[in-house]
Amino acid sequence: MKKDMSIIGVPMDLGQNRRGVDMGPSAMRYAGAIERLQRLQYNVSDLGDIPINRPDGKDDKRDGNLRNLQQVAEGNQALAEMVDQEIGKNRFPLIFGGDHSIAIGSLSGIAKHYKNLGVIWYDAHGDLNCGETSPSGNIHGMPLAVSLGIGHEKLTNMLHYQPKVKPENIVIVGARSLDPGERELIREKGIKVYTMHEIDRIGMTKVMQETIDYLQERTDGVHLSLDLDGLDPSEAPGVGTPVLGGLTYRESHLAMEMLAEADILTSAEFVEVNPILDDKNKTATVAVGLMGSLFGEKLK
Ligand code: 6HN
Ligand code: MN
Ligand code: MN
Ligand code: MN
Repeated sequence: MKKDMSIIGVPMDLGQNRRGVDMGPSAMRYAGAIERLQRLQYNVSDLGDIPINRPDGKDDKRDGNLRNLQQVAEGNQALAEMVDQEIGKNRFPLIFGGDHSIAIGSLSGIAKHYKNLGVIWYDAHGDLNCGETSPSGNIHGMPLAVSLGIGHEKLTNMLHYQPKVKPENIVIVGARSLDPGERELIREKGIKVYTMHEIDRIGMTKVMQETIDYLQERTDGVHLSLDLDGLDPSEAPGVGTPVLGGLTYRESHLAMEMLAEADILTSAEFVEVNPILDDKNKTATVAVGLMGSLFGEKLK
């Protein structure tokens, strides 16, 4: 793993409709993220937060069932440019969300630098909706589809190229809430998914070993997109769209440790931490604990 790391906060709450997730970056900093990474000998530069414009108060789903499209696109554009620039300086981008719509910007900035970017989508959801299939109109349920080139062109064509990611380079881990259109897309594109059913059957060790082997042989870089709602709400309650029956803190630590050992990651993001819905910053603390393992605490 690169030793020079850039932290980018994205106080985005417009990809869904529960306020408070814009405070996710502060909550993770407050939980000691920067100090934790510095202790692991990373040369950390905290670039602060990307400015997010507020909506203009007009009908927020005026663009084809996409809530706050304009502001979500603008924030992601700024993020994409910053991520692109940091990778250009040979630094590891670590992004703090914000709702999951920010993966649109991160993947736009990252994928430019790889021929075959791999993505691990650690999430209760598939985030594979588009305007036509979304039950909510919330863009945080769409970023993975956008990365495949499916969705509104303001999002899919960010930084003027698409698609960002190939379906065979994606692995979803922890899924347990998929909408009908998402299931169809998974089938159609042959996306690799480990649902909670498979994780319960074969165990996290095998799931992560298979994921690592699979991505190692076909990709030239791997991005981890970790949505805290992948974990069970009993351990990560501060999220906007909790789903029962999730991954435990221990399983998640194991997954992070295995990724650290395999040393395949080239970028990462932690999203959907909402301190307003949380219990004494528990979810941000969990996120920072997972970062510790992901960035090598157990290897020292
Ligand atoms: N997330 N599938 C639902 C939707 O509205 O599209 C939920 C999406 C949740 C998205 O947690 O990042
Ligand atoms: Mn998500
Ligand atoms: Mn989710
Ligand atoms: Mn969904």
